[in-house]
Amino acid sequence: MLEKLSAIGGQALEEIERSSSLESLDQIRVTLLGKKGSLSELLKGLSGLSPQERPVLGAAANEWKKKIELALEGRKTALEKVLLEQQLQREKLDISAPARIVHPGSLHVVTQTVRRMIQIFGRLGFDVTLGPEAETEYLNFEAVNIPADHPARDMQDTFFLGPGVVLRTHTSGVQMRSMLAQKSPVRILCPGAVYRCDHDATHSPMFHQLEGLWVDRNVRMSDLNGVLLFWARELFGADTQIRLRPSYFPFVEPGAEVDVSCFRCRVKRSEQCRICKGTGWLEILGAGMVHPRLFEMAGYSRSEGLSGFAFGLGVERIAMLLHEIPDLRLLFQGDMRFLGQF
Ligand code: FA5
Repeated sequence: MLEKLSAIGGQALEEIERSSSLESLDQIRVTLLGKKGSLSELLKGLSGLSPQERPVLGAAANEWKKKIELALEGRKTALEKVLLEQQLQREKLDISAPARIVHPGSLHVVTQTVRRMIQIFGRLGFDVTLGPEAETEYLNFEAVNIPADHPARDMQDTFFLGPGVVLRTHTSGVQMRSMLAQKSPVRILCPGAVYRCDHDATHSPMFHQLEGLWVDRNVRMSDLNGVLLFWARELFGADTQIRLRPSYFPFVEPGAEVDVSCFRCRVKRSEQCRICKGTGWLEILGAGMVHPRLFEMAGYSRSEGLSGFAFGLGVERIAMLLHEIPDLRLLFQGDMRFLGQF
């Protein structure tokens, strides 16, 4: 039995020395020292020995067990060291390698421009309200006084989504939505994307508008003028002037095209001015007093003595002016070299 013991022990030490992975080492441990391992089985056989033989063999078996355990531990440490070194080699840090560039996110220049304007109008008490981009033909057109046969429909080439549903061509439909949803006073701003069949350096099929509507008793054209002057001076500079030229929009009467003085050449009409091209003025938005027909459609009674004004502007146009962007299409091409500048 002593011979058998030293044969098992000797072979075990050799196998331990030869093992090349932690898994095979563990396998050896199980086959020797596990519950049904060869050394454990041998130790179980001790009980069958004579009282004289038992202590001798027991001592020898424990001796081998200790040796084997020590050898397993030693080999395990050595293998772990090798594995660690291999891992360190694999994951070697090259501290001289160029750093990976992280592009921090930022708001798109159109979003920045909308938010800046909302903040300015917000100081005058306007609240933001949103409307759907897929709008009923009724709210986009009829409800703002553009019936089916109205020539103004041709001014905004429309994308139809299905019978009676369009991609809104302007944010003016929200005027009626707001008046139907709340009684006066109404003082709302509606920012959002609008869609028209348009595509060139100054026109995009998708662009953004900001609509304003103020309805209350005794709202006058001079209030419109004052609100827009405040906004223009906050946005373009304290000495900015505005002028209102008569214009036509079916949902306002009277209607006006609003110009702001050129913030670059300050109405000096410099021939070289790239912003106003020597005119001294920049055409910037449409506005006017809410057409009485809209009040009727919203169910407001004449006896309430209500009046109001509305305005609508193109956000991209403002962003282009403020940042001297020559081509509107640059805003939507997703080129980080361009967008990262803002
Ligand atoms: C309107 O859309 C009116 N609803 C504005 C309005 C509201 C007038 C309330 C009166 C009262 P207009 O079609 O002019 O108006 O468009 C307004 C602005 O949108 C224009 O001044 C222009 O800056 C911008 N715009 C129009 N078409 C495009 C386009 N395809 N791409 C980019 N901007 C555009």
